[in-house]
Amino acid sequence: MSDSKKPQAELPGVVLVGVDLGFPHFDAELEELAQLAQTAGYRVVDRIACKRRAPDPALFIGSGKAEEIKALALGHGAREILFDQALSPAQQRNLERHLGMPVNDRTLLILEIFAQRARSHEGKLQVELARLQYLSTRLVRRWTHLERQSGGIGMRGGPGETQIELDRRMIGDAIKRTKERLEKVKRQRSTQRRQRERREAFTISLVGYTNAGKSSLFNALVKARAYAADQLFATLDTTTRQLYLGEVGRSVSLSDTVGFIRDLPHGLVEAFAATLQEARDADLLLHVVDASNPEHPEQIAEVMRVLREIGADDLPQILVFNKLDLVPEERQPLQRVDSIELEGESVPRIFLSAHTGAGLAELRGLLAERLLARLGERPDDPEGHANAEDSAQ
Ligand SMILES: Nc1nc2c(ncn2[C@@H]2O[C@H](COP(=O)(O)OP(=O)(O)OP(=O)(O)O)[C@@H](O)[C@H]2O)c(=O)[nH]1
Ligand SMILES: [Mg+2]
Repeated sequence: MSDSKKPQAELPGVVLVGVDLGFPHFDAELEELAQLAQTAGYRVVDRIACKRRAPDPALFIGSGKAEEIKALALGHGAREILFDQALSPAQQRNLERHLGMPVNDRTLLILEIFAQRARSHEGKLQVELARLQYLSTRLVRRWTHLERQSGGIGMRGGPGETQIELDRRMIGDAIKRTKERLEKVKRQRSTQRRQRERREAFTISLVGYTNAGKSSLFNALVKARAYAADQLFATLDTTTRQLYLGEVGRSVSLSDTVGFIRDLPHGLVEAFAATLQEARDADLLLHVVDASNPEHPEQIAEVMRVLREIGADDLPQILVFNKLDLVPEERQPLQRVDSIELEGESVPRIFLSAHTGAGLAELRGLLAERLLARLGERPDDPEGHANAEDSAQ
């Protein structure tokens, strides 16, 4: 993304707004939204949090608060306002009119980041589909603006309405075409996967909240160079490599996947279903957690929710509590490997650091145990599956 290379001062300034509606885990400091904004190439100039019992149907916030935000934004020379919550098309339109500048929400921000990040053909198609779907719900808004501008032409129905119809049809067609193209890529992918499955004994997927350190762990394990960065959604495409486990003398296949985030726009979950499918077909999930993030229990719950949504919640998991090097002395675990209660089940947990390498040997040990158990179940493995040669880096 070119924007991130610009000097800070040149990036468009944004004011963040969070509305506390009394739901648990309201992030008063709007930390995650700020990270999303920075990842998308904005400069956060200020943050405002306010409390409301229920969203105002017209403005989402009260008009007094809107005035306050406006003054703040103008004072800082901000170019845009970003809301942490999803706004309805009407609320967005009203707010833009009231504040005199573009207003966007978390959903659009996530879509924007995905659009900037997508590299593969499939990834681009998935983002395009999600964007079209989002756009189709906002169509009316764009055209009511225009209608008002052109104003009073006096034609029945007005040019705006015909245009909406045309646009709706165009977007509908584009959605259909994109879906068909995605379907084709998906078929190719599943053929590739089937071929891989035939070759491999054991497949492992790294899953977890965005920024937990999945790519860093992937790199540390297979000595690869997947893109790891302190940005949300650094990874969008699945990368798969062979991981050689010397203890067993065999390789397993390890996949790095897209990260999850709370309130992932629904269109995106749907669009990325094919990518997430990779996780669903795994023999084992390494659920990576940023142990240094105070929000990690909520992040685990969110990941579990998405896993349920894609039908991967019943797969065996190992919880990997990463970033051990950032956990303060007094909260360091007594044991590297233990187990934790997760939705009524006891799940093995390992503490490690992808950065320092602490705990990596133990993790390899756990993986070797799993692989041995699998080989024990299937002793008559005629092809010997993946072998030592695959480990060549
Ligand atoms: N201190 C420390 N930082 C880490 C560790 N593992 C990862 N990080 C940092 O955490 C940030 C996110 O790491 P990534 O590996 O990109 O995380 P990810 O889960 O792949 O993130 P997405 O692809 O964005 O979902 C990067 O800045 C890493 O350098 C660790 O063990 N210790
Ligand atoms: Mg990543």
